[in-house]
Amino acid sequence: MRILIILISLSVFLCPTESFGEEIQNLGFVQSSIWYDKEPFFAGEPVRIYTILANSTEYDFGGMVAFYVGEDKISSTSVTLSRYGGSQVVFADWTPSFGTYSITARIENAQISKPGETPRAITLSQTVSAPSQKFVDLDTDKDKVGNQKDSDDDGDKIPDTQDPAPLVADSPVKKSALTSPASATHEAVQEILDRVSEYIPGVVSVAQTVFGALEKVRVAESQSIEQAREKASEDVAESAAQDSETASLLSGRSKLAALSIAGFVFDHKVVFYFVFGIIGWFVLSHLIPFFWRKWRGV
Ligand SMILES: [Ca+2]
Ligand SMILES: [Ca+2]
Repeated sequence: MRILIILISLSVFLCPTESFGEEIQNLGFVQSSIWYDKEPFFAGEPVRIYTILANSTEYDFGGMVAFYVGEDKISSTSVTLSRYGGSQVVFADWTPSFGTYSITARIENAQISKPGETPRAITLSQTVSAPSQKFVDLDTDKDKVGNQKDSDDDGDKIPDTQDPAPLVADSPVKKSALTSPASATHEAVQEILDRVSEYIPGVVSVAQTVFGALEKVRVAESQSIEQAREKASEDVAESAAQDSETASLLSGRSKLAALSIAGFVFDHKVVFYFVFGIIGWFVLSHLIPFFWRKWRGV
């Protein structure tokens, strides 16, 4: 028996670029097994996933094509391919959350037949497409630049490195930070640092370095906590949809609450440094007497 060949991919996408001065993606020769109606796409945005099958054998083909995200089947579509050149484009709609995914299309329940014959089940040499590996980022300000590449995540013209609330464009804390009294406090602190630097420049340099490092940590952690919080929120919604009161749901809610509190602290500069100061004071107030007693030999 001749081997049935189902081509899941063809060759290379040809993008028309010159004739009309406009570049259009995803039109022309197929470049890969799996493609999308737009790229990049971001968490929370619906995206359509495509694949194509072709049959160059002497058999008519019937079966199902399913799309999988990881090991989760998200769709299943009936496919029929006539012999000697039949083809069919198959698609599924998917709304991803933040994360990294492997997307595949798989042929299931494959059957072939010649004209007048009863279809019979067969095993194909290739039933799974080449996987499409996708990292799906958040795009807080919807400017089509993911947060990991965006230097201003909330699109308020304040760079993330200087933004007191980098993921909240209209944060009240941000507004107060940009006016008085926080900005006045910042100016006063800077003035003190400038004066001290005239006498002990080394100390000021160290203080500024430490503050800069802390600020970088705060901004980076604020973003990763927000991403984790969104993921936890989706997990809780999913658990709630499946069962109302399971252990995983309660655990998910506890995690979500903890991440929300942590997110609030890291996302708001004033709160972050207040908490940091309290912890620092607590640690130092215990460490200094300890070392003092050690030094005195008490
Ligand atoms: Ca963005
Ligand atoms: Ca910003």
